[in-house]
Amino acid sequence: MRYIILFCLLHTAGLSFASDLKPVNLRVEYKDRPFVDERVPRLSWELTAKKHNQFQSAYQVIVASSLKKLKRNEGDLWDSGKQTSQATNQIVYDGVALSSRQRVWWKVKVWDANNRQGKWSEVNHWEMGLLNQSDWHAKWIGYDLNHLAKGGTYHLPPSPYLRKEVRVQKEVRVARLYISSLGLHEFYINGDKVGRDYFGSGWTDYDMRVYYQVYDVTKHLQQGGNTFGAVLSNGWYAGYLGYALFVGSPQVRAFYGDFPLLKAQVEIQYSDGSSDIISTDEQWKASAGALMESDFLQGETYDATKEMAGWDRPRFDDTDWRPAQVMEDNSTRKIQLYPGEPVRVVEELPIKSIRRLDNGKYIVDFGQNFAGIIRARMLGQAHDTLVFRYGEMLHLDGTLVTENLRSARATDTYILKGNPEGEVWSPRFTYHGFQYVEITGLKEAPAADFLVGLALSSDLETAGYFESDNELLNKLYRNIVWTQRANYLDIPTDCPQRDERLAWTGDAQVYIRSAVYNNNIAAFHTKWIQDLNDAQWPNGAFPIYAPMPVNKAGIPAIRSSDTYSPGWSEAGVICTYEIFRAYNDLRMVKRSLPYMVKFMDFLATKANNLGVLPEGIFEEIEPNGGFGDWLSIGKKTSPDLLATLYYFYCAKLMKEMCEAIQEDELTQRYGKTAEIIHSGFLAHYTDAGKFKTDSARYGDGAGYVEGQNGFSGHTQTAYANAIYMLILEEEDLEYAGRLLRQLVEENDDKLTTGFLGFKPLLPALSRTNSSDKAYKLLLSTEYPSLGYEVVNGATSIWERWDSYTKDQGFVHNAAMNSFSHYAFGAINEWIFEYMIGIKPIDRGFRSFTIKPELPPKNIPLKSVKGTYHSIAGRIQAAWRYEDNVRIHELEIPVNTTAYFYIEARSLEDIYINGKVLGLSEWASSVEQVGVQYKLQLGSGKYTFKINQHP
Ligand code: RAM
Repeated sequence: MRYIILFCLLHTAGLSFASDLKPVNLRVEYKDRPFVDERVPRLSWELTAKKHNQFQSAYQVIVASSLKKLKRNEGDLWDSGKQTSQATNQIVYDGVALSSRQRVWWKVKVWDANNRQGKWSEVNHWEMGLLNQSDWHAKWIGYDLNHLAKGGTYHLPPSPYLRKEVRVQKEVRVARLYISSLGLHEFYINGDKVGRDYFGSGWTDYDMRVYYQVYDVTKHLQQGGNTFGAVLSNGWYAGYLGYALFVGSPQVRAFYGDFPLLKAQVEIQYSDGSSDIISTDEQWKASAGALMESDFLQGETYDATKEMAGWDRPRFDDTDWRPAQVMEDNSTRKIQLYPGEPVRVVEELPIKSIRRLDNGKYIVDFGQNFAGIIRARMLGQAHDTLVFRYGEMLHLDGTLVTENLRSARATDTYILKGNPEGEVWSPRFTYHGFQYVEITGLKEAPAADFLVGLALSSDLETAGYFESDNELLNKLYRNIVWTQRANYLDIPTDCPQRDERLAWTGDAQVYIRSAVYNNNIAAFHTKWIQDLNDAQWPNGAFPIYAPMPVNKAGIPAIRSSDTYSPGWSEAGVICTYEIFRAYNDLRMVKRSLPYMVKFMDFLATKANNLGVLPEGIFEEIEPNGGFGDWLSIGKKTSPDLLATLYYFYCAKLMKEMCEAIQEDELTQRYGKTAEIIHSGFLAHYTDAGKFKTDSARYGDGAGYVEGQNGFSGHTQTAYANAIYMLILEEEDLEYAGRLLRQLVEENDDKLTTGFLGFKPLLPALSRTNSSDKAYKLLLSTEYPSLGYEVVNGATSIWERWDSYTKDQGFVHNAAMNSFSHYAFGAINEWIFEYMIGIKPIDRGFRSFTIKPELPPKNIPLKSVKGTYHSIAGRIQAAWRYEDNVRIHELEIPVNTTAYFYIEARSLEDIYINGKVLGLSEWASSVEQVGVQYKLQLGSGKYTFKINQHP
């Protein structure tokens, strides 16, 4: 009887559709239905299933040249056939070579662990961009208006306006706009802006490459007359960059060219099969217009009285417009499809309060520090002028703090045209980092919706979620997310407000893993890591920021001493590694490999016979030894000791990456290098397990960052890094953990770390059984701590621990004091990997641990919930205390394996989905590891209850 029932059950299961595995979230090159110019794009999907423990055992992808064919399951471009594989990402297209402009449709189906077939996914598509230089018909055009710039400190010419009229005679089937600019562009068809992106085509080393974007403009076109219009701005290409003005550099602007250029072509395919390409060329006409000046750092001025109504529509009289200037192309410059995600408005913020100052100016508070612009709604007479200045903080008297912007003018001006119905305006070629806006020129108190804050950021998918029962922590998390948004803007900038906004490599490398847990940053960093590789110095060192403009002599153009620094340069290895780790991206590793190898070769030239970077070895750079543990407190960690640890870490990461791409010789080479550095480090920088440095070698510290404080090897930063990078054997590791703990205790449970020390600090404490101290640091509200910022009203992460203090106020404002600097937000890594406890074992989270570090009883934190949407699917881990039980709720994606670590007194105290664990079907996969139980889990949702004993 039993057998019959079993047979019937199996039989019905077989008859129902077999597997309930369903591929969802289909992506091409990390994007949903994108335009791509990778000739062999990579595909990915995630899987859903109703049942537990589901795996993919095989997949079939089909790619078709038409939707019809795909629907008939005809993969005329590629039919992978049934591939026995658990892979769901980085599946390399392996079909017929694709051509420029080709649109293709694809879908996927998978087989489950029992080899039962599932249903086809929904259809997805991608479209190829322009793959060959010869696909480009458009010429670079522009209009040099430099002679119209007002003289003085800020050279800000008006924006060129460009236009061209065309007739469309036949029925349009599809139309595309391919557009690139050196500088920034906005493109209009018949008066409508194309797309909702800002700041195209981004910042690159324009001598090497420039990006283009593609837009579907089918609906923009009309039968008969059509007008294409464009407005350009200097942007990163010809505008002000960084602190060049502030530090008095010989060159302060126009680092790549003197005025912005546009290259665009509209390609129309008609219903009758014919086509047309309309390109930028000498027939376009140019003029100045209402946009009087615009610059990232200095802001924008718009004179609405100078508007040329209808300039971007047909039948406009452009007889006094001039022919556009056509510029020669640079033959070494590549033109490629923008690999990142475009900058867009990601959130609109209403005004929180408006106050009138005694001097008649108004201060608007948005209640949130962000990067972006405003949208203003105004009513007034022609030539009334409103001036907007932006700042992150207010002085005690309520006036705007602008000192910390240094030479960034950060001022927008709008001159009204006097429209009786009111006028709405928003800057388009600038952005500011701000919470407050000071407005001059208002005649009366404005309405509450007078301004809206538009937060701009690279438009990245949200990947993380965090919530707890501790409000301080929730606020801290939101501050991290906002600061990432404000600084993941085309490139990963250090800050969005002052005259800097450079993609500092040190900041980027300490923060990148934290960023992974907030957003899908794969495409964003595909773009930036290219910038970084492009900026490698001839000697192999990666620069301190990238893109890095250089002058004709090859010298850093923003400030000549801006070369390289340990802790910054390693971004060239670490950032590629983090993308490899999070997204299983082997292509990134292969592409970065030659650059990374060159960098490792460079470091090797600096090492002594022990394989160590000894004290004083980086004296030739400025500041001496590099930036070291930038913005730390008290004694400086020997920068060379730190550099040695980083050298070791890079060798280890190189070994892992080279192994993954089967570069055997290199794998061995870097394995050896790591071993040598390991023993060299012990011999040179430790004494019976205690870290040391020859501080006499640094003299009186002149030329070093805060060298007057003296140098030491025995610091929180040194141990935290050594533990994090795992340079020590288990025994030494434990000892280093004890020393680290001691240093924290000796300092009243406070940190002394800067940029390089803070990132590994909490992970290192947890790694060596001091999570209690990690929690103390996390929730401290005393200076120096992140909580201190929160209780002082922060809505973002500050650059310095003492950016503002109660007793001293803003002491650093005149020099360097950003209130939106993500570097110290690197604590996010600990929040996700230790507090929530999700950490990958395999690249791309195919397997991972859930090992939450639970706080000691006296810590005011009883409930934590986090999700991370990995490339393998959505992982959730939550824990909370309730009466006498601790509850863990987990969600494991299909096709992954989790190893869950449970603290419990005995097996009998653990319940899984209502059953005693020891008696459940999971009993056989339980293993005891120290004082914890380790349990292997397949996909599905789980609720654990663990009895708590007093
Ligand atoms: C500062 C930047 C950045 C840091 C460098 C060393 O000016 O803001 O955060 O990496 O200097």
